[in-house]
Amino acid sequence: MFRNVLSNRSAVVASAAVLCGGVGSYKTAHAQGSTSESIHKLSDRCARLERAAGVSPAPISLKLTYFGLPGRAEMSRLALAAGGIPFEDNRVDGKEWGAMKESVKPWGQLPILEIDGTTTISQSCAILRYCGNLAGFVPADPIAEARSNELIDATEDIIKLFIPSFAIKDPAEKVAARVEICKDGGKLEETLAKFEAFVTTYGNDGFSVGSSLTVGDFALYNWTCMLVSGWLDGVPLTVLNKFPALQKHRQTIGSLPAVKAFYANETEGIRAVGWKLD
Ligand SMILES: N[C@@H](CCC(=O)N[C@@H](CS)C(=O)NCC(=O)O)C(=O)O
Repeated sequence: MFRNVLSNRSAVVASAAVLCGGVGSYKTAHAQGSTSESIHKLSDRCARLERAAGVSPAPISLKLTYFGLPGRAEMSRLALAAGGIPFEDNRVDGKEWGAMKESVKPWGQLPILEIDGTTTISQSCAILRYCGNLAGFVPADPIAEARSNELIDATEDIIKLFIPSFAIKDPAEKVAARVEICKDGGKLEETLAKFEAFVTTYGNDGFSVGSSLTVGDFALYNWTCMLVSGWLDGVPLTVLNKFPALQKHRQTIGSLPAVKAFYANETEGIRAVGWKLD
């Protein structure tokens, strides 16, 4: 199937251009001597729109439920906000969660995304990919899409470094465990070096895959912001200092108008420190 798609690439590009901008724009692109890259971008845009239209009808309502923290839902909140997709940002507290946990099947965890009040999707990365699809941030090119997924899945490696520390009751012991993870040459540095290499290799202009916004950018942004937000006691706010590509990525995504607008009213708390850039 892929082989067919690839061998029909020119036809796909031409028909996508026709669908997106009409025959005129395709011809104009040629007439103006546009590079094949710009024509491919046009076809990518079209494929994303087609994919968003997809087999399932476009949703009428979306309700994203999670705790008040950024945590595992923020990347989807950002993807929807950046794509201009309206959604109910349902932030629950522990008591509300306790009352609903039993009904959240099969995983019994948050986040969940309810679509049109009839369909529920769980698992933060699946939710992000779905939101990215709706918002047009999933690259149409299968390799770029896989790269973006590679990044999303890899962010779990950052989270899992800290998960055992949440079970430590004694606050001093908890901090000590995190200091150990974050020490020079420690596990966090080792992990972040891999992300630095990824962004340096596959990203451009501050983006993580190619030179435009893709769904993985929201995942990487969220977790690098979390690291420098002060939310995790014991994690120094300087942990990104050795990683210029990750810092540039954070600045690039945090400076997008839609991301800035999302945090515009945050004046205190961890979002104001870690996610909202000056
Ligand atoms: N693999 C899941 C993990 C979800 C998860 O661990 N959720 C936590 C919050 S971050 C949760 O629901 N905790 C409450 C509970 O398990 O009762 C995902 O990525 O969505």
